[in-house]
Amino acid sequence: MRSWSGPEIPSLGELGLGNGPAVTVHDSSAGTVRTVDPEGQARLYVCGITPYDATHMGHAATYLAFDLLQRAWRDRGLDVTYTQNVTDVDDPLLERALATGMDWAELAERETELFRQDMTALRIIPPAHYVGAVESIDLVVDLVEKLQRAGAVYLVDDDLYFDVHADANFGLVSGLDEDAMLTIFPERGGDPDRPGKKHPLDCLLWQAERPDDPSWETRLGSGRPGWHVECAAIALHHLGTAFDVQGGGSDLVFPHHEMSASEATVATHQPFARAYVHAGMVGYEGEKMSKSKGNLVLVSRLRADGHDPMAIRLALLAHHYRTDWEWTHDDITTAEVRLARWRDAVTRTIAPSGEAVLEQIRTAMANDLDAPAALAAVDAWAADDSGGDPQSGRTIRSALDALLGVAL
Ligand code: 5CA
Ligand code: ZN
Repeated sequence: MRSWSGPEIPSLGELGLGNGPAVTVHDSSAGTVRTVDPEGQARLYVCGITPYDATHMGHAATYLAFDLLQRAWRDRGLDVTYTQNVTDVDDPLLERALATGMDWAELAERETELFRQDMTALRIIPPAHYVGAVESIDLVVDLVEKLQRAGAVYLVDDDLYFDVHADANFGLVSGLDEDAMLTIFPERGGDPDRPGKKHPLDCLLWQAERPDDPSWETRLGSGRPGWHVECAAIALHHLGTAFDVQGGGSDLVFPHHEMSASEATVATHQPFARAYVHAGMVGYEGEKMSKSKGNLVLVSRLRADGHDPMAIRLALLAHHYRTDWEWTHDDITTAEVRLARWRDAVTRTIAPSGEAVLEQIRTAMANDLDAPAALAAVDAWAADDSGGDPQSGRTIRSALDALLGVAL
């Protein structure tokens, strides 16, 4: 499907400011911060929205995290191939469509379009491949057939299930033990108690047609894809195996990323991703911000209320991508003050050298995308009027644009 238009990103290298260091990020599978510094090209997959409601600040925080990763990789001199999906057919979307009397496909298109507009306003780098589940049915069917040939699929009534223990390394992504998996699974779309399953953790690959639900006529029969196999199929097709980073919010570690990785590994005999990177959860009013709970602070509402998208971006940048945090109105107020201070500082020609601050920003971002440390370096620079380099403001303006995506 159509992606969104990308921001112009200055190349610091072309401006004579050199390249950044190798990038490190936290890999949930390894349980540590690791260097992810491939040769020449980096391949990234980030799990996209289920488009039944508008983009909230939790979504925005997650997509910003992977935008920062891409900016650090680009500054390193890498080309980035980026794929993101849209779960444009799934239970929560169909339930919302039914509850509101809307056509499910129209609801998906409306919310996907709003998401594109929000991402554009926030200057989030778009994926080269922005791919819906509906347009990927053939890819899913091919992948399920590979799993059938590997002997990893069985029927429950007319639905197809993946035998998670066909993957000897099941559990590699989350590192959870079975008890913990069994607790989380039903909370995140799993059906451990369905009669006829061989193991409670086995997951749905293909759901046979149900009355009033959309379905597609395929070699697997008439039906629709399960959730995890959607991302496995899209990522494998558009990025290949053993791509560099599989990303998303920490609510996707288990079961979603665990299951997608196992399905892909059993089908291809190759690792799915090399690293699994997860953003923390943004909360509001004491709970995780979520479409199902309805406790939302929407990007589009903040924009409509007149908040500068760059202040919204700065509000998110003030929190490290891996921490869980709670949105309050102070976040945007503080960001607006900071933005005004920075805008004033770059126009002054008396501030000290920009290149030293650029190095601080680069070091912070290469160190597990430590945006709060980068912000602190810029704050210190903006507060310092001890005199110096007249180029300073221009260097900082380019550095903020390229590395943090903040256009002053
Ligand atoms: N379509 C699936 C992924 S394939 C999905 O999880 N969609 S979503 O709309 O629920 O979430 C979209 C992205 O935002 C996911 O990466 C999810 O992990 C992330 N996300 C959802 N809620 C929050 C939150 N409160 N804070 C941070 N990230 C969140
Ligand atoms: Zn996904």
